[in-house]
Amino acid sequence: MTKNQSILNWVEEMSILTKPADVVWIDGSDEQIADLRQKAVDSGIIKPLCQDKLPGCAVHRTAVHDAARSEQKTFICSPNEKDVGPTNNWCAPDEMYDTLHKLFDGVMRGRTMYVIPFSMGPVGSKLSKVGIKITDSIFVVLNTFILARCGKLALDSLGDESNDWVRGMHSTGQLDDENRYIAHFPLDNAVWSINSGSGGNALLTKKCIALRNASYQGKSEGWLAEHMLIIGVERPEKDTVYIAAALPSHCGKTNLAMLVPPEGYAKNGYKVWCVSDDVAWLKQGTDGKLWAINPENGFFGVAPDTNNKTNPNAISTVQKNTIFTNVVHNLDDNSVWWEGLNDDKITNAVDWKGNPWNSDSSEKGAHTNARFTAPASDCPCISPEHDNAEGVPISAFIFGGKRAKTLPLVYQAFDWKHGVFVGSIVGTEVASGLTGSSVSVRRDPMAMLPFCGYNMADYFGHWLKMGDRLGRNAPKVFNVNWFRTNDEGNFVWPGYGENMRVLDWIIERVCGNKGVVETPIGYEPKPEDINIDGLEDAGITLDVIKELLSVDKVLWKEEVNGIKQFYTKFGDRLPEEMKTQLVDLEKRLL
Ligand code: OXD
Ligand code: MN
Repeated sequence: MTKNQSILNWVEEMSILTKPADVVWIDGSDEQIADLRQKAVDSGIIKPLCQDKLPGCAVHRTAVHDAARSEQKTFICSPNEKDVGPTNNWCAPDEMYDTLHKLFDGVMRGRTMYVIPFSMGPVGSKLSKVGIKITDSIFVVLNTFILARCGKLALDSLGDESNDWVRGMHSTGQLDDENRYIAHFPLDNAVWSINSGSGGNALLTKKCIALRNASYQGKSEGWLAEHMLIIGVERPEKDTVYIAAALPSHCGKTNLAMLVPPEGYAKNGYKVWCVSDDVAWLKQGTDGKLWAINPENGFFGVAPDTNNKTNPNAISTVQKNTIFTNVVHNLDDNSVWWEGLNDDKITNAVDWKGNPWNSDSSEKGAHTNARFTAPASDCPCISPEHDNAEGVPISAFIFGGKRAKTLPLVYQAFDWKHGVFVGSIVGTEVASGLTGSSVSVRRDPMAMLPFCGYNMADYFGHWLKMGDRLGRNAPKVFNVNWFRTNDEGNFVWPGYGENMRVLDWIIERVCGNKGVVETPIGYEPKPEDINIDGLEDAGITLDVIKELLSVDKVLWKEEVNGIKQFYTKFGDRLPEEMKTQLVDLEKRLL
């Protein structure tokens, strides 16, 4: 399939190490994937669902102890520990390669070694990267085929001479958690993963390559690899505005990526197009603007709580060509179910652990991290620009977290530097304490904490540099919080499609159309500038908007202490500018 000697040599080297029974190159043809799918069915790895109702869909279960990302087993192996920073696990590259070579030695005996050429991003785009992933898991092959652009076309776009390609090495090994490693070698543009067969640990193109390794490459080459969705908001007789947004896991990112505007907006011709649900690669174009592509080609979404209200586009997407993992398998009609899908009574099913299950069972039927893997092309709101090699021009960045009281519904950073600060303090409230009775803030800067392939302090520095480079073309920066609660602990803002109203204000700001109220934390909307037409039934009045926008100085002083504590981790590596921003915020709160 290729004459590229660097690729042929590496594949040969990996084959000598792992000693597979045979080697199969994935060419990208539908026939080959259909054969592999059949093989996966025959060996029980996937079970086809009712093909009348869910054509091309199948269900899979991981091992019970292998159902989510293993952050403790994830390492960044750069030569110098300080370059990896306090928020990543570090191991010296030689030591890790030594450990891995022992574990990979002969690991594929009796198994097939699959070689998957892939392009992250539209094939041939200047923003895209080509790589080779080796795996002994047919499940990984089937998922990768959906999530990335795979096969000969990737090799052809690389050519026969280039050595600039990503190496991804994976084996399910014995699924032994003790010896599980997800090891990144950013300097070698490589990632090695063993003893996991699930999600972000094993589908290397996703978190490992598109974020951890790419973020390092981005820093070295002057671009950004971000844990961001990308949407295009189409408005009547105006240009579509593209926005990239970073929300930590479980903050409704996939829902925002596929938002359906409420009736009033839809009637007026507003549409939201999804360019990406999870990752954005962004680079300055020759016009000075920041252009973004989605390096992926499909969605690996969290199933629980996805339903016709929270995300009708995702529900529509997963009606065909989808692999469901760790959901409930309903044996009555050979379909799938998960908590938060609907109120159906399930009488005869198998849960994610493989045990008999029904709606009266005391345990959850689907894992909280149950997933769907679905092609982007099946999404009703997929952007016509999804495959555009040039990408889309980004006008705004949105950060967001989950905070009951501190953060207002929306605010805008004063400028780029302040925006970097706003991104750096993103956090989500999580239950803590032995009984889960108290609440603490899990800081997750730019939602990148588990995905940054180098020292986060340097990452803030890189963002600051990008701002210098972009100058007046830098996107405007905003922060949202859909999760303010009232005294009874209920969410106040209706969220989901209604978030369009906040996007609307953001777009008006980007276009320079609306005034602001200056607060100590940033610019806020004038309350009457948030469109609440049609929200009466949801109890949203102007007074409620005022409450949602209120900034409690006492809480913000506590917030400053929390940020100080978080920043201390980075010692003197933290850019001066970040310290200045924090001091300035403290002064504005006096
Ligand atoms: C994901 C995550 O899997 O962010 O997308 O955890
Ligand atoms: Mn994600």
